[in-house]
Amino acid sequence: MTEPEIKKFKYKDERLPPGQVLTPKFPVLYYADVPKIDLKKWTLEVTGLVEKPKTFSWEEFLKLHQEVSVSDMSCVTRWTRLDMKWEGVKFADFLKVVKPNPEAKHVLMKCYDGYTTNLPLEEMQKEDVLLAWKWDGKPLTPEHGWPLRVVVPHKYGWKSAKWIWQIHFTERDEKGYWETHGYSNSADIWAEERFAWDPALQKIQKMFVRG
Ligand SMILES: Nc1nc2c(c(=O)[nH]1)N[C@H]1C(S)=C(S)[C@@H](COP(=O)(O)O)O[C@H]1N2
Ligand SMILES: [Mo]
Repeated sequence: MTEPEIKKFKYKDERLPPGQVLTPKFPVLYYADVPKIDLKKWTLEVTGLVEKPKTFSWEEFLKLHQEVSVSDMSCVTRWTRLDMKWEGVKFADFLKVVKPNPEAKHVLMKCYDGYTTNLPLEEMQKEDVLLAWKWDGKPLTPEHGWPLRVVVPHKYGWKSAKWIWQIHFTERDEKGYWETHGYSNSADIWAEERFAWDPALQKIQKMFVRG
């Protein structure tokens, strides 16, 4: 490793969530296949407890207020990449358009590959959450979620749904794919909420993993 790199990594250490390792790469993670999507047929549905349920075409989505957002990304498999430059619609702004009802407390995200993931509306309202279609100035590549994905930097990567086609608002929590397969429902990267087990067991698990 060259000296400038070591310096950079030392400084960035403070931003590294517990138990994570920095990577300069952009690993690809998905549980099935990369879906083939035709932009002309692509839609984003907003359903459930909202004042304005709507199905967005790609053109309609692009007309929404767009922003650039730089954030870090952490996967439960322990890689973290810093300073990811995303572009798209801030979820907080998106909420102003679709207007969730007061009873709406949870969000279920559904993807073109069959994947699902869930979060409380409160977590989705945070400043850093984005509906992204560009990364590093260019449209997303197919494996990273083209045409549209969610980015939730303060949660482990599995909450950042790629190839999203539906955003469903509900009163009660409905778990997504990894949330029903042993992973934490809350997935906070700073509290190391990796698994769905009992917190005492999680503590023991951490001791083993970190040695
Ligand atoms: N639709 C869909 N979204 C998904 C996944 C998936 O399998 N399907 N994997 C998740 C996981 S585990 C991670 S870490 C991130 C990784 O995003 P990346 O492949 O762009 O790095 O996507 C998440 N979003
Ligand atoms: Mo992940």
